[in-house]
Amino acid sequence: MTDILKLIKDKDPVEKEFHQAVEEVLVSVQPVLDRNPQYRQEAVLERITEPERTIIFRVPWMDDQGQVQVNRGFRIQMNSAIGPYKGGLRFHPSVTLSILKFLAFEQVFKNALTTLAMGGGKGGSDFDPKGKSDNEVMRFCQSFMTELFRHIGPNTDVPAGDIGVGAREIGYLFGTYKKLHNEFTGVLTGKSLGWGGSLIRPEATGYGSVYFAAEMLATKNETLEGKTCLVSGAGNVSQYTVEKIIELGGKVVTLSDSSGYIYDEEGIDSGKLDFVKRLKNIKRGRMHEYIDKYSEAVYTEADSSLDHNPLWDHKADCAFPSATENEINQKDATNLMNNGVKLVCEGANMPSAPEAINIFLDKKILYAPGKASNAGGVAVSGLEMAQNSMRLSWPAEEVDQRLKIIMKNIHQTCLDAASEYGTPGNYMAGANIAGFTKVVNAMLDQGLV
Ligand code: NDP
Ligand code: 2IT
Repeated sequence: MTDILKLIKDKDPVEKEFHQAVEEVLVSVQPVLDRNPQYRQEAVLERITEPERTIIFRVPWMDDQGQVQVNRGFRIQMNSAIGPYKGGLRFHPSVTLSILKFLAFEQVFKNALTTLAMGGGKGGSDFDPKGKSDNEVMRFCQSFMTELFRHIGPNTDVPAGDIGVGAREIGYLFGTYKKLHNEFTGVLTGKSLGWGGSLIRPEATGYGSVYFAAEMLATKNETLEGKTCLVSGAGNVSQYTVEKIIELGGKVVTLSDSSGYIYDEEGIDSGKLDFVKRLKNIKRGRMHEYIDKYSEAVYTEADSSLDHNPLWDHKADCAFPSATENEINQKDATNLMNNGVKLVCEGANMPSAPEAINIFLDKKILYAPGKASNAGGVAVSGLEMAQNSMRLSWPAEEVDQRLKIIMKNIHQTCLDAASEYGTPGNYMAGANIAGFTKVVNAMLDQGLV
């Protein structure tokens, strides 16, 4: 195990996030490797940690002042053992090859857990949509797709949204793909409803995360009713996490963006949530505007000189980190424990640093790793692909029901795999083991791939 990690670190020394994601999986699957020596003989670790294909390209576009701008575009086609590459596109200035490789690696196992036929991939750009006009975003998306289109397709690679990529960006990307290929096809998911999108896709990641949390609580004969919850982020995942928590009787007291967070002790009710949706999705405003409307809340500006994030330092029962990677460090995890948090359900990808995860596992709280708990988004993307193939669209209740069943099954799969390999109740180990085993067995069936 350590030899392969060393190999990866030596080969790509700067890819810290990728190393972090790989190490977590390698540690979890050690008992599987011990029980199945052929996996090492067949070099599955060397294979599974090397992307099948990495595409890096120039994205030139013109801003509203007529100035040429150049960004870098990426698509990591990580693994296609169980289906076409599938995974989101992220537009954010922090995007690097390391970030996208970690996301693509996680996506492989996440997609396997959904039980749908989807391989894993991820892509994006260091382009920052924040502060750009719609026209600038459109010109960027058109340029991005002018290269990406030759590498993707409904049976090859099906991108979707992630940070900074929502319905608006998917629309511009789809329009360009359609024009270049002269083909109306389900090549992207997260499309708008009028032209091939699926009902419940916008809600799916957040709802799925809360369904997973409810499943975890049910193992302790508990529910979300009356529980106080901390949610980070204020984007797609966070908004629908809040919506479902409210529906199930919980109280959400925080939301954030990269500039700061709000604490609303009275709870964010559905009226306040509607305000946040309008603020973020239509006005594209900032979280501090919340206190202009709701003066009972407190806004705290982000302060990178602090060794912790004060959002995680409030009395609560549950935490739903739903913004970005490594947003909970060791100190934050300690603060969560000291404040009574008994459940951490990851809406974001890899939001908890390894030291934080160790604290959750030591304290034996209910801890759900993102690749299990946020799989509802890509699962409904898989259902969108199925509907596109059949040229049908299912009613919201049907998609939601399927989502619920998928999340329930993922929860059970994690518990079963964890128990089988001697770590009962460890959802992280269970998710990694179950995802890994499925993908690796498919690879071995297909020969030297
Ligand atoms: P959005 O772009 O809709 O929202 C992201 C939110 O997180 C914003 O509030 C943003 O604040 C904040 N944020 C982003 N980057 C940072 C950062 N570096 N530091 C602090 N805050 C940050 O993205 P999503 O809601 O779609 O994604 C959130 C997380 O969920 C990501 O980890 C993503 O990979 C994961 N995810 C998303 C899925 C989906 O279907 N969309 C599916 C599964 C996982 P600001 O506006 O200031 O940038
Ligand atoms: O991280 C993720 O699972 C996503 N951003 C959603 C991917 C998808 O293909 O729907």
